[in-house]
Amino acid sequence: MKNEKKGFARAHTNIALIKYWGKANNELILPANDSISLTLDKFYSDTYVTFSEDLTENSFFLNQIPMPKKSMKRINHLIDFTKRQYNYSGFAKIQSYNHVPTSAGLASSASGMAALAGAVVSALDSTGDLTNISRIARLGSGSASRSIFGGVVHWHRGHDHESSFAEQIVSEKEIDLNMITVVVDRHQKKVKSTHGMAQTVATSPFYSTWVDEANRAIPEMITAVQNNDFTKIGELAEHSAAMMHATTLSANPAFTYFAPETIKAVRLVHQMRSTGIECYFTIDAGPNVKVLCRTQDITRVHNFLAHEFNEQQLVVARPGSGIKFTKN
Ligand code: 2P0
Repeated sequence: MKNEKKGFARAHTNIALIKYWGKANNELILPANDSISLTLDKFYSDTYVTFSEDLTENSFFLNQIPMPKKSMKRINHLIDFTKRQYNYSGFAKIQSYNHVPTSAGLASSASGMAALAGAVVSALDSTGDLTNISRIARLGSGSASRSIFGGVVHWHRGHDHESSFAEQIVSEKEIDLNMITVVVDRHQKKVKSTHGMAQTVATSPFYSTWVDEANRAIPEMITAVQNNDFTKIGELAEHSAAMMHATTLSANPAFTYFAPETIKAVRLVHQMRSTGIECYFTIDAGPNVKVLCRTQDITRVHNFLAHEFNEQQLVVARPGSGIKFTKN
């Protein structure tokens, strides 16, 4: 094939400690507030890109299944943007493999779009500037901008494409922070986060307070992370998640991501704390509860949760690394 260019990238999922919830700009995916996340080990996406001037359109295969054209909007936007940046005119064939089991209750869009951005940029530019890849990943999915880096990561909301990108606060080796996901319900009907946040921005009278509080928590969380202050990290993360979910109940019409078992898991976290096992919860745009704990407490937290939930419902993850351009 003519003028073929190949790229590969592996990116891990992340979980937000200070949540991203709502956009200031839908086209560029500029968030209303800064966010901070922990990149996770174990769960990742591998993406292979081949650009060629012989191709006439982009195609995307997820776990070998072709993506329907109507679902390609953001992927095409991300690719077109990058092609313009590197002055390239061909099209791309993309093969992406998610190693994020649905049973883990974790979203794969962050790792998937981060790996896509990394593979596309590495195909067109061998130097692969990570800040630029973070900006491009953002065009695929907001949370993907954070999956470019390992450890704990800060996404600056910015005010245009250039100024909205993520950067590392501390590496995966410097932070003692782990996450046990309690998969409470795999079947609940979902309000997609893109729609959920749009409805909240448009209708919640609490929304501007959410933005102010989230941005106010950012410097506090950065200091807590730099000091490896687990208690402060946990308290801030739990409060951020609770406030985010309060905005959905104040939307009109109101909605919630909580299921009955969500509350049960939250209560177990409170019970553990009252018996001296220090752990905190966070919850995303779904019913599963993610429990944050120190390495020394993983077994105790896991065993406590195992009284009420079965082994298959509990998934342990540790801090993960940033994007890689080779498989090893
Ligand atoms: C987060 N979530 O900070 C928040 C918390 C869900 C709850 O980022 O519309 O898939 O593609 O930018 O990134 C999920 O939202 O949304 C998300 P888009 P995305 O992790």
